[in-house]
Amino acid sequence: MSFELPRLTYAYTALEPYIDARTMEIHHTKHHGAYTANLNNALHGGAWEGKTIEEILASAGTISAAVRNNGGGFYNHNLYWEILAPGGARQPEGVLLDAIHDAFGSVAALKEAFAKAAVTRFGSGWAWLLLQDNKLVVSSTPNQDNPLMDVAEVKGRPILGIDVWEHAYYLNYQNRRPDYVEAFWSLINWDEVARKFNG
Ligand code: MN3
Repeated sequence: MSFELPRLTYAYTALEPYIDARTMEIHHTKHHGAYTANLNNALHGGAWEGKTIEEILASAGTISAAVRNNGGGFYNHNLYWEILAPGGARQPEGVLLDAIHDAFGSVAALKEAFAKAAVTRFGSGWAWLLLQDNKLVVSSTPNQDNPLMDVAEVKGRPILGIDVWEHAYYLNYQNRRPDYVEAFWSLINWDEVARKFNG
């Protein structure tokens, strides 16, 4: 049993002009593809082979750097493609909206906190909206770490994540990470985020 690179449910052109097709194709086939292959190679024949990705990430502090980095890369990109899937609600609704209001006061305040986490993450990493003890919080992580990891500064279950590695935006935005973060916000499929919130 090994992990498989998921097929996208939409075309590489589907997020244009905000995320260009070339970036999507390289990001999915080369970057996500490499994390997946390298994860399988690192797990092969070892004690963690056959475990779920969640089980593996929960022990990030004790597994090898290769499994931590590639396992994080595998999981994080799966989530990223899912919450960017075209269609779905353009704004949070229902119980998710209530939870956002409880935690942040407004969607605008959440957006501001999320953008700040994404823009101020130094170097490569991710910003997250996650559930921690049934409350929504925003955080960021370096490299391919994520909130499921025992080593994460802020732990919980991620329901929304933005990749702020330069490979996610450089062709279109060069050094303008804030513009990419702003564009990302308008691409979020809130039905997918709600599914993760409820899951
Ligand atoms: Mn990436």
